[in-house]
Amino acid sequence: MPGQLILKKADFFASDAQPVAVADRYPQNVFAEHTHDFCELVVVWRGNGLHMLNGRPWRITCGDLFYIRAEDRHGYESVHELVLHNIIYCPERLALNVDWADLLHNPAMPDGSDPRWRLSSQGMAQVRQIIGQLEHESPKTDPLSRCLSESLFLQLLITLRRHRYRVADATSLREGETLDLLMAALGNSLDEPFDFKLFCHHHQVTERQMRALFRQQTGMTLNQYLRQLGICQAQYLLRHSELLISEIAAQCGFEDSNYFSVVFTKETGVTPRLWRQRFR
Ligand code: RM4
Ligand code: NI
Repeated sequence: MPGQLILKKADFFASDAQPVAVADRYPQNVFAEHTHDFCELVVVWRGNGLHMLNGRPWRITCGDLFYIRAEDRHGYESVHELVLHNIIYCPERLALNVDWADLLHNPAMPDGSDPRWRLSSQGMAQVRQIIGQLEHESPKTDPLSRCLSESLFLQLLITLRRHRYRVADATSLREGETLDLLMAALGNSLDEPFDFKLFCHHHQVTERQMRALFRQQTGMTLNQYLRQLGICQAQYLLRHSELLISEIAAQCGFEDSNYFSVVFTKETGVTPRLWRQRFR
């Protein structure tokens, strides 16, 4: 039965005492859905893929950040040059007198709520450094190194707090972080239709530059990404709503519902109707 896979601490940590470890996924390959007896932070550096999280698909790409609790069920599909870091940790092994629960607090994700966080480019640069140090320190077992690892982990969590934002709230971003703004606008594009020309005009970049930058950082074209976001949303609605397939197509940015079915089938391997039936 799928969903039975539980990853164990003993297979991923060097000792019974190690609180934090860095697992680089260069690349993150397709990985079956699983839960854990430890928790993890996922920072996506490059490429793209489909992140299934508690039964819901999310298109992920550079700058995405997830706080995964032990009991969350997740896995990776349709990956394309996906590169990420997993910071895995055991809350009960953290010894510093810090309010970890608060720093790691990621409001529980009742079905349908949005688990996505984004990291600004500036945040990514800082986080990359800390993870580099942590990677070096966390395998060591002497008391000083353990303490240092924990403080690096603390630093990481605080830095994430400072630089993370919700796609729905990109107002905290500074002007100049155009790719961040673009990603946020795309992430919201199902609520507010996205006008690329206007976006470029507004931020004084050429469409060509912007498309090239996007492609270089994410490993896909802008249109591919938009289409995939639409398909993700459709997968969700097919499963959790009673809307007609034509209504779903329209809501997910497809004017023509036949074309929607063709793209959906190509991306997921099954027709929208069959996809829906799977869950009934
Ligand atoms: C896997 C995958 C999983 C993670 C383990 C540690 O490659 O990234 O999500 O739990 O590594
Ligand atoms: Ni995992």
